Amino acid sequence: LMRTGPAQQSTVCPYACQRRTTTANKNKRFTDALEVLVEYHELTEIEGPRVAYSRAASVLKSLPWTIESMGGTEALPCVGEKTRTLIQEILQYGRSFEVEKILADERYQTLKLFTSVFGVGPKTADKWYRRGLRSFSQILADPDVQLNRMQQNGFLHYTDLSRGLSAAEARAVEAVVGETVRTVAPNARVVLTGGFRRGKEFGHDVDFIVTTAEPGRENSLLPLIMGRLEEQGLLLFQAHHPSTLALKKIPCRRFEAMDYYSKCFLILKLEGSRVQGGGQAVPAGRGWRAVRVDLVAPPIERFAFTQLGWTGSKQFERDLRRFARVERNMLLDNHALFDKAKFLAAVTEKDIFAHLGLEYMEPWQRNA
Ligand code: DCP
Ligand code: MG
Repeated sequence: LMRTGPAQQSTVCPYACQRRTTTANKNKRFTDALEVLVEYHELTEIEGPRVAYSRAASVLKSLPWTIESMGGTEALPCVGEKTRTLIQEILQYGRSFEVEKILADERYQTLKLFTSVFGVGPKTADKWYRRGLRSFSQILADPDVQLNRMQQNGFLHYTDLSRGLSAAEARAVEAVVGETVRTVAPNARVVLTGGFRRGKEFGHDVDFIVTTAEPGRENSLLPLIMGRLEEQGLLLFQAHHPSTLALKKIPCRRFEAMDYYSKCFLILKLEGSRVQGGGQAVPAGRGWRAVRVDLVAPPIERFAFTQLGWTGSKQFERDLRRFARVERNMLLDNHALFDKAKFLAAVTEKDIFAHLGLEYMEPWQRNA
């Protein structure tokens, strides 16, 4: 007899931005498997299944119960036949054969390895794979491979960057960036965003928004901050993209499109002595490790849109935009919210949720 699942007692909302999803994922065994499928389709740039599996994974992450039988799973939104088969396999055998096949696939393994290097995306990884390259040493030894500056630094700092960061390390980075900003621009405001704002314990980088109340001055902030980091000997790598806001038509219709604010992608030197609880995370005998840091500097009147857009998670963002478009006939991106041609101003994230007619979600509830 099939047990009745809790899904039949409470309905699960179809959009991630309507569900409160904390980092306490009760269905990790299923979502880990789904994320392999998401990653596989991402790496091979197949859009349809990637979207379907990421939505399914996001629904399972939001459930306040652990799935222990198939009962009730048919009532879950975005959970289709393929996902249900996967859940069933895992319940029955403890593993999914499709996932195991992908994990053992040479192309998947190689593309995953190559894209784990800072500066290497799916296109470059695939190009190298098709040239017959299978390892870092082969890439570095190939005279025909031209690495850009970002990729050179990705290889140089690979061991540190591939390890990711703990929340304690992120706090130490926050202190360094905060001090730096206060030194060069005492009136500027700097706030943590990205995964660590959502309360994640581990992340691949630390993301910050910096802005100032003086109109136009936000564009000079990043060069000042990078200059000061350099003076302190903490800047290992920088790629600065000045604002292209004035040139662009907003809002942009695709989530994947980058925003047009001034931003920089950095590799910083984090000293072990700055990390609470000691520098165990730091390689012995060196006293520091490399960390990835992103800074974005929007004009103050766009701060709330930037904060909502950069806090993530990626699935939460995709569903916010889709909800705005499909359910409200509005356009939302990292710059603005439009109702037809009308710009809906916002000082805080709460204003944006209110414009959309959504209940406010705290950052730690956006781990969709
Ligand atoms: N983001 C964006 N535009 C960019 C860069 C990022 O809208 N040009 C958004 C997408 C993410 C969020 O900002 O939701 C943070 O991006 P990350 O890739 O840093 O993702 P997380 O911080 O959520 O996770 P992690 O850094 O641990 O991988
Ligand atoms: Mg991040």
